[in-house]
Amino acid sequence: MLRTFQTHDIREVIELSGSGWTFTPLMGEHAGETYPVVVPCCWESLPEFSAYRGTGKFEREFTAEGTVRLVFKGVSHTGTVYVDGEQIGTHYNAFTPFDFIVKNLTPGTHTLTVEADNRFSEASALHIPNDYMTYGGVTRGVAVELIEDAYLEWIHVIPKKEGDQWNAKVRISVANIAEQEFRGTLTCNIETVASFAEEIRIPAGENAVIERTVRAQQVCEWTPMEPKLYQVTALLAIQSESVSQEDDQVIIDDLKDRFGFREITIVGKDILLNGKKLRIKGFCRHEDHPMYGCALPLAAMQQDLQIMKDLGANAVRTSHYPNDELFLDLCDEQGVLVWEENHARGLTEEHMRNPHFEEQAERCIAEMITAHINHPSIIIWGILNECASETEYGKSCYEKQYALIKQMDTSRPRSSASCKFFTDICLGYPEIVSYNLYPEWYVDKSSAEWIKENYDWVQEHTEGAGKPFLITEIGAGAIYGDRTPTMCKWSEEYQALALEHQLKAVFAQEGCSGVFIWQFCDVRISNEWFSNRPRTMNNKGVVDEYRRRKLSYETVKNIFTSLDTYVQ
Ligand code: ADA
Repeated sequence: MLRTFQTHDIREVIELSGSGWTFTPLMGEHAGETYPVVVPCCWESLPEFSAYRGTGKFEREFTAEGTVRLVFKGVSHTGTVYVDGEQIGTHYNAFTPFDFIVKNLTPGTHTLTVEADNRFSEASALHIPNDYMTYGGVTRGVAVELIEDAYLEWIHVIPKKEGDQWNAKVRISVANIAEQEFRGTLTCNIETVASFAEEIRIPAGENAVIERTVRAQQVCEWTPMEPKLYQVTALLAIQSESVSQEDDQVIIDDLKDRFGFREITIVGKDILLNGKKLRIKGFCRHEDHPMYGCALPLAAMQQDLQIMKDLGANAVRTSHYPNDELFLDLCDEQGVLVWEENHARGLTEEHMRNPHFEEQAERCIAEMITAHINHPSIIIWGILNECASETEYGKSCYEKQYALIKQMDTSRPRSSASCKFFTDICLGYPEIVSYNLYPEWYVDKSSAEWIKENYDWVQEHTEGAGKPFLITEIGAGAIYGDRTPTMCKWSEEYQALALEHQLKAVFAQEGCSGVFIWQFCDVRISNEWFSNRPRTMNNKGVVDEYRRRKLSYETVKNIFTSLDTYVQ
């Protein structure tokens, strides 16, 4: 399953997720041994490979012919794809989707091989030993699609309200991979509100983006409480060649997606959703699970969302990388707000000077926005969590990445979670200023004091003054089951008390639009990174890795459920 809904009725899609795959490590003591696996799969889920860093191949057969599009929603860290032993292409970064076209497949059964590599190296500027685990495998969904030589790549729909009138800017990308010009008709329909058709001609081997702004009638807005989704359908047709059907069109491809009529605007220090001031009550969430690694099945994603909603949360931050689109579909359907960010955590200036960094980080942004722009749940694009935003070189990178987001999508505010206290020089670029603060954990100051100190510095000394202020991380560690009346750090009691102080201080801070607690659940960290983390885990979850509640669960629930999503 790649999405929670069907994206094609006409294009034949063969889902390759599921059973029928084998995994073969290509290095180490088990090299060459073959294991039956279900994809999506992290090889760390196999006991023999729980700490394996190396390469491994995933293989299965599929039946198709002609021109196919191989779709991968995520391969970690790097995926190299072969069909019948011939290399088709390679993709770096576990957290963004990619696809390859294969032409002239002979009728019958073919072998798909995906070689995954989860090693760290100079070639990898984003996947580095870190305070989260990066796994190895085909970690998200896979499909093969049978296409013609002209096909629909993507549909983007950007809703905009002008007065009481909702409009939608529709952009549709059509690819012509034939050796002759494509002539045909593109039709677009937004269910119940608008449709249009256009004759198109695309030169051989080129893409075309058709753009049209349509007025929408009788719109039902997308809100956290009533997350109304609209289906948009594009059809690609050519003139029928048979004499008897001379005026008939033959539909050769289709593509469906979903979006919502909602608008995010900034007014002074407020973040507005459809004109109403938001209070963000969220969690930072890693894609991590003791059974599945980062390859959580849909039910596990649904369970995480269910728990967050039970806690009274209305938002989730995809720390620190683009998430599986299945999860974003659930957020769209359930009205959960999302801060989605490109893949980066804690990169120093030295890391950012890696010759591959800028290209890899900017490509991650481009792939993230191209794939996820329609999700109404995504209200903020984030970049570069706790990277070198206090340095001139870092600033040049932040500037380019913020500019790239703006070039691709002007409908959402931008931000970056900073930990550069009193030294950040990049607060002039984003629409929202965000900080990760850990009073009563890393910083031995009261929550109110530490939050105010950072807020005041931003207002008095930076270009971030007057902008919305978000706390993108706050929390404390607790080992599940560590219970003691002494209130010492790492006990569940201490975490509950710290979070109570922190959240009360956040919501009392003037100019602050809300919070993402660090973090939803305990997660594995990479063995190479932080040997002094208890259990080689990041233990700041409000639930542990098995989603068992800690004492702080009730503390957070009491505070979050007492507060509305909209500020009156
Ligand atoms: C940072 C970082 C998080 C996590 C957190 C912690 O704020 O952004 O990824 O490492 O610290 O637990 O210390």
